Amino acid sequence: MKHLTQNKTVIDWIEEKIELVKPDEVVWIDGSEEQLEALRKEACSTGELEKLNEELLPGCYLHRTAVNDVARVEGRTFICTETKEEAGPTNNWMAPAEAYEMLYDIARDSYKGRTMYVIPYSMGPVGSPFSKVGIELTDSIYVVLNMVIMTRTGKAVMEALGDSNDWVRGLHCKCDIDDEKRYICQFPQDNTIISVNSGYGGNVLLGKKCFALRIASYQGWKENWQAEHMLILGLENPQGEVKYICAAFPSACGKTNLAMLIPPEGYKAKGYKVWCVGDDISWIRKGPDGRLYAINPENGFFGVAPGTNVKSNPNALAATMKNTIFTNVAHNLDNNTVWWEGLDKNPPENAIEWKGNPWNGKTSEEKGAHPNSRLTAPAVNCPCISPEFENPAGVPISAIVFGGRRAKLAPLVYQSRDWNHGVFVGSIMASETTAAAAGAVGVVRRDPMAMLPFCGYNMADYWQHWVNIGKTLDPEKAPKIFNVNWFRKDDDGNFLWPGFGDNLRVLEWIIKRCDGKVDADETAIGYVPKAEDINLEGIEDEVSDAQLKEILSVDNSLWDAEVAGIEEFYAKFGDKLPATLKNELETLKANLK
Ligand code: GTP
Ligand code: SPV
Ligand code: MN
Repeated sequence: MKHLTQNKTVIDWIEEKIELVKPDEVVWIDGSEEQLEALRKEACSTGELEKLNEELLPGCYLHRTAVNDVARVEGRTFICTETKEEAGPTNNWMAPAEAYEMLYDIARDSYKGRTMYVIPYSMGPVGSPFSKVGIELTDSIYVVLNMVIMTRTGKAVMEALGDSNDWVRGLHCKCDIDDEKRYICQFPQDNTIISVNSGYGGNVLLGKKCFALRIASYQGWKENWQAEHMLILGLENPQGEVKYICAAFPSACGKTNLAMLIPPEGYKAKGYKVWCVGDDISWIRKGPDGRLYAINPENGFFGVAPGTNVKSNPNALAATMKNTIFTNVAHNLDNNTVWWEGLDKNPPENAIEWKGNPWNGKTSEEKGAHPNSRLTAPAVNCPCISPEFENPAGVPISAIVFGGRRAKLAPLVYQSRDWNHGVFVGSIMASETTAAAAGAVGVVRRDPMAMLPFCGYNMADYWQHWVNIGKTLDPEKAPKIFNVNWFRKDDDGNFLWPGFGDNLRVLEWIIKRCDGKVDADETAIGYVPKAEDINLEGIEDEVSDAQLKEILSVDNSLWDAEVAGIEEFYAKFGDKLPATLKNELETLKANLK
């Protein structure tokens, strides 16, 4: 077999893995269109993919995962560091030697009768100082075709790597999709990822959560940068100035939607525009001018399908009109297209639901698409993709925004008093769980910086890293830190804020705060807008002044109860809890008195 590189560290590792899994054949993914087209055809011939209507959805395919394999499995995801303390109390931990042995036993001979695809990929534009190389071995064409959309793949990546040993090893084995033997293991000290018995996105597209967050967060800690579960957007004002915002929300809590926001009519008329740099992951480091810069290490979107429609997110929808892979949505047999809950009010009658059974959307009680069904679309397809998307130096960040799903408690928006208080605000995030991970939905849990499932080391060290980064920044140049909540509900369970495009009204306030152009009320938790400073023009019928005041209100008695929850969570970290956070918590308690 001919390797696509002379790099001995790469060749040795691949040869060793070939010996372990015993493929019939080994194929390097070189990035050529002929090779990809042949793989698409092969996947269609085995039923792994179905080709959709070439007129309506050119280059698009449908895939169904196994019914027991539809989301990330946090309970079976491990951080394998030398000591348990390095992984910390919020991660599952296994000793590396034990994990390797167990995983190799599962992987052994598992490629017999199958092909090994070797995917060289770059997270970040090839050659950017931010970027890092990975190699994923997989026995799934679906994984190859998704990785080709989600990352930069092929020959150029191996050329950029040269003979360096700084690359991330990834081994994926589908095995039998046995959920009792499913493991997603990260070895941050070895730059290694092993994923077995799954075929679902977040578990198997190893460049994404496994590398770009779990391994990269660890690398960032050692190399003085940050990997975060954050979108990046550019907000252009009528004068043509663009300010960049990074925002961390937990899975399925609105990052893709915010990153591709279309301004409400009044704003559009004035000339406001939102540019999408990224919708899920940011790699952040200090630039030569002392400001923080971010890149999106990905090259596509692995977005939530349900709820995506012409009104909620026309840009995401437009991005899926060609060269897109749809996973676990309903298949409309009348015109060979796809459908999901919330696409429109006209579900197909003659369809196949996500599990593969005949389905009539007009009469069935069952869902057509899985709640965590996804679309994999190339970033270049997005009508509002930022002109800075490929900028190897990244974009300068003016504001960092944290947020989650909280029916009560958290106000629509508030600003931290300074960087350290902002780190505290991120550390106490909590959100209702969603279908993005296997398990119960709608349960409030702590999810610091939206990184609970993605931090590759001890969360207390991660928080200290945030504090340390702040120490290196001139406060004038440091991003201002905010918290938002689009999900406040009334007692009948209705959302109190319209969300989506109207979230621009909140971004406008955030940017004005960064520019020192608007006042605020100081509360126990931080700075909250004066009601008159949130522009309701055009939505007066939807949001009354009283309603706005309600969602901006801070209820100290509810926050007292929250403090108890924070203390309980912090206690898990014992002596490792950064003193800065302990002090911030004491300040909050004093403020609430
Ligand atoms: P991951 O890809 O899992 O990391 O998720 P994400 O954070 O990108 O979430 P996404 O934008 O796909 O949104 C997930 C769900 O939240 C969808 O069902 C949206 O309809 C819903 N959503 C997004 N923004 C808003 C909002 O402003 N208000 C309300 N009520 N729902 C929203
Ligand atoms: C998430 O769950 O946060 C996602 C989707 O972005 S996955 O790639 O499955 O992790
Ligand atoms: Mn995500």
